[in-house]
Amino acid sequence: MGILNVTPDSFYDGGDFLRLDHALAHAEQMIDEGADIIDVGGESTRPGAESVSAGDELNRVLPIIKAIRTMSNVAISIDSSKAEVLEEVARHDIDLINDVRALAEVGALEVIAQTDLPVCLMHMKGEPGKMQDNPYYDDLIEDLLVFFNERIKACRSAGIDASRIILDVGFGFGKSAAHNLELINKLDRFAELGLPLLVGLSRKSTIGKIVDDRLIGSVSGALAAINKGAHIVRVHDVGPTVTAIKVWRSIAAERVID
Ligand code: 8Y4
Repeated sequence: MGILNVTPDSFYDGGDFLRLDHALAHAEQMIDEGADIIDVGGESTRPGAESVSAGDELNRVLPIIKAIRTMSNVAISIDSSKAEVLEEVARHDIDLINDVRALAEVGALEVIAQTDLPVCLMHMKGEPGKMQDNPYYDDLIEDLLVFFNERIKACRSAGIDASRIILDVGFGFGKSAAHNLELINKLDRFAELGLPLLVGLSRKSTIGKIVDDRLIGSVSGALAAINKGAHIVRVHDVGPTVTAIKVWRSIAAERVID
């Protein structure tokens, strides 16, 4: 899964401009490099980022969805949490909802239940802005298992079948570096839930705490996550990640896979 951020470029001409051409070129490059999914995000979840209205978010992501679809059949994922945004993007030709708030926003469960889209439910402790102030868990793995079971149950009660659900431990979302590393090392504990796992560690600060080179660090982390059972890795650097995965898959298959 290649990451495509569509937030305005405030350096351009002093105003806020959405460079559709830049975003599209970036998507095309990631597709050429072997991305199976493009994750389109119009709302920054970085600490300190300003909140975005549903209308602004839609104005950012809808043109990108249409433009990507015109050039490619790649799977399109929409990174959003707002019911209003989810409802509108679901009317377009998209393939996956990626929700860092795990369909907890008002109306989100009901909107997704009306579609047949798969959804990635990510774990986050707290809200962006405060989530990294002293994250604490009594039992990290147990807390996340309880959280996932609760969200899966909420989905099923709303009419979203478990076969549509992907889980994500939310690397960097309300976790210390040690928490993040434990979650990857013990990723197999979440395999017992029987659902596909997505991991996003690309260029995040925990990688930067270990090594200066976040590209090599992120590729190494992605490969470790795959080795522990991740089905999808959300990355900035698609080409280098695909290269590493080809070697991993060839070893697993005991033959050359290109
Ligand atoms: C540099 C660049 C440093 C980006 C940090 C970041 C995840 C996610 C994000 C994730 C899923 C990010 C939307 C944070 N992370 N969705 N989204 N899983 N499913 N930060 O781990 O990339 S945004």
